[in-house]
Amino acid sequence: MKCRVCREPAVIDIRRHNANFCSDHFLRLVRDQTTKAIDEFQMIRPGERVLVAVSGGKDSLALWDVLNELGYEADGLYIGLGIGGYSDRSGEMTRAFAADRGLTLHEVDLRAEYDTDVPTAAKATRRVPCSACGMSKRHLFDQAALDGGYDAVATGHNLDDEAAVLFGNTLRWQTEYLARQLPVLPARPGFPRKIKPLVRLGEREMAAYCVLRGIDYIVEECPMAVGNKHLGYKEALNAIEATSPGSKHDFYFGFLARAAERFRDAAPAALESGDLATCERCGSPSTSEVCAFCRLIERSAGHEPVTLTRKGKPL
Ligand code: Q46
Ligand code: ZN
Ligand code: ZN
Repeated sequence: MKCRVCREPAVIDIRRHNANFCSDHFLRLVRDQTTKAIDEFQMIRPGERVLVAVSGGKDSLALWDVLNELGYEADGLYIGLGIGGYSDRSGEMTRAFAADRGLTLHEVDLRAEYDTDVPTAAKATRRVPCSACGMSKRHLFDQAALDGGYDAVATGHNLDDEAAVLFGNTLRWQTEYLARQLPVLPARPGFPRKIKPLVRLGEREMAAYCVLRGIDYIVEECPMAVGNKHLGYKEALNAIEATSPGSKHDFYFGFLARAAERFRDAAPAALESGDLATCERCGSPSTSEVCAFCRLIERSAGHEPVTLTRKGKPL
């Protein structure tokens, strides 16, 4: 197996490119594909500051690393979700990554600052944990970006993630989600721009990037992801990709090129026009007097913390 570029021994094969790469040329490919996505979708303009949503996982740490390698001014934000030992370990890995590289890491801790956490808030409000968690993360990232004067929030969603979400949204024809499933969501009043610079790279490539760059990331899955439908969609797409390499890429980029525009009118009108009320608690844009995040906090702060266990042992 030889590198397509230099003919030296290769360390990875990428079937959808029908090519193998040595370590140096693979790292270059990751940087080039990230640059290509940033340019193609006009994600970051010269001189802008980016806030990277870091979780301690491979994608977000790799994204933060690549953006810095490419010379962008990118700081990190880690949110302590209070998901047992999983959150403790992912926080430690994120802090170690930032400290080793002298990068600026901001932190928000749900328990310390809002007297709740994801498992407790999910139970108190009878929400699916991932829905309470996702909504909280979006709110806190938006707020931190606006408070810190950042131009964009970057997340580590890769091609596998985006193809799986698209698959789920298409299965149910959730047109309002399809309307907003784009690699860039422009800034609107009260919301920073959202960007996904890794959409041209797959999950396996991000893991390889971390290994080759010596990035220590949390390998375990979030214990609350059990039953998450996206894991099933990923498996289904992996089976298709195995027999037909390039399918995920064609599915996602074909949607962007030929279908996304057709769903534009399905986006919630208030979100598109920025015609929203202001939350009377936190001041962020909201469709009601009190925003969903503040309502979640109100209903769960001070509740008896939920301890996550598996087979009787704390997680
Ligand atoms: S952290 Fe949160 Fe994820 Fe865990 S609870 Fe679900 S959304 S799975 S990215
Ligand atoms: Zn090479
Ligand atoms: Zn609020």
